Amino acid sequence: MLRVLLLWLVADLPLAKAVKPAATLPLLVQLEGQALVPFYLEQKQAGLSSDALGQAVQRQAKRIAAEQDALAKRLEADDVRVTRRYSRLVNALRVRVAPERRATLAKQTGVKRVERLRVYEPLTAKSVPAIGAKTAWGTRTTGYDGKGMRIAVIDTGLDYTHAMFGGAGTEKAYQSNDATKVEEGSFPTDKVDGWDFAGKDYSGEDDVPLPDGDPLDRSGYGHGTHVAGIVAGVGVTKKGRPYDGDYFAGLDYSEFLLGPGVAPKAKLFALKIFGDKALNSTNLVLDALEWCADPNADNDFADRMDVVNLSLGSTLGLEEKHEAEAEVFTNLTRLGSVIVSGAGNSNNNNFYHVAAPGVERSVIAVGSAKLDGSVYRMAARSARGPSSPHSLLKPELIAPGELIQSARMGTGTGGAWFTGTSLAVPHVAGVAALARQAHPGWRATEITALL
Ligand SMILES: [Ca+2]
Ligand SMILES: [Ca+2]
Ligand SMILES: [Ca+2]
Repeated sequence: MLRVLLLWLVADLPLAKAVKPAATLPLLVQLEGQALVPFYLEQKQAGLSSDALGQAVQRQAKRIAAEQDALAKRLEADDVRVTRRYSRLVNALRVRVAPERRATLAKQTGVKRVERLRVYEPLTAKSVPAIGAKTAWGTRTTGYDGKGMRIAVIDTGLDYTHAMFGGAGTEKAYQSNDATKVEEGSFPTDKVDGWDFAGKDYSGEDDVPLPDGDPLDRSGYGHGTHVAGIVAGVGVTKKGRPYDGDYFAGLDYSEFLLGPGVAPKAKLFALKIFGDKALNSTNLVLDALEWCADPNADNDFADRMDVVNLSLGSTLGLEEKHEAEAEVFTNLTRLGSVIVSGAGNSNNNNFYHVAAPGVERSVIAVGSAKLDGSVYRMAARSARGPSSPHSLLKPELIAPGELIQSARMGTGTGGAWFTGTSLAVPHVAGVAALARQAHPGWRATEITALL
């Protein structure tokens, strides 16, 4: 409890000059009705034809909307502000309410549970990755390079003007791009799509997000850009151009200014959940995860993400249960998305393990504290596991450093070596994309087991 209070104080500091909303708490109110994704999976299991399945899902969507309308109406009459609705991975409303009202909220008819939204910050733990991605690329004709895979990077945004992502590759292109709006033809690009859930001035969980649709990274040191480059950057040639050739085991790294990421042919989806300026906290992870299940929001989940990268850690609210949030992760995993996340940061090395056991089962939690150990162990285990002819991770390790360097936001073609950033998560996410490409029919848990 003390810790919660202390963190509350800390979280409040940067908000001093912002317009402070009334002392209300952001809460997640989960409703009784089944969310769309578990409903869809259950009906699919029952053997419904794809037409009937689609119609059944649309009917369920209407039921959820009606249920949410009714509850929202009652809540708002009672001075509870509804700020967001979720229906796919969890049937829930995000609300703001005076803290003392929380208990009565939970007793409302139709409410399953009420809980705090978990708050996240970018991971900053040290790491030295060493994996066999280059081997997985294989030969020119047989390898895996991420082609056709869709990878979400839930982070500070992404500098898609950088050559690492097929952009113009000039500082001017970055500077002249207004990050608060999408100029015609500027976004999405062939390589990068996405959304800005936070907007320019979002300052954390006590602030109101103003989404703007352009996830261009303006976050101080470019956390999301760096992470995304490791996951799926195309590589920058010595001439400062995006590399557009094949990826294979014998690729000559000396021909690159910036070596490619782990799954360089994958498509990236930059889901920006932090404000532009400072690296504050965020509680918009759920918004981004809902998007991952159904990017075009038509309640057809064929466009769900293959891999979700969360290089984030949680610092606040560990004393609370996060069962609804655990369901979100579980449902997205059951839908087929492989979720790769950090296991903690300097404030909390027990992220997930303390508060959300359900999450632990569905998310690949890459430990940052014991990073070297876990990554090497992973490689060693796969070396002993010759079970599959398509075995992706062979014992040959890439020299640490070869892939640690990644794109530096705002430089056009430049790189940065971020030894202070956790790089294991995007590496594992990239490998997960290669594994998904190799085994498109597998469940996310099977991909996780392979890794
Ligand atoms: Ca923006
Ligand atoms: Ca723009
Ligand atoms: Ca869809």
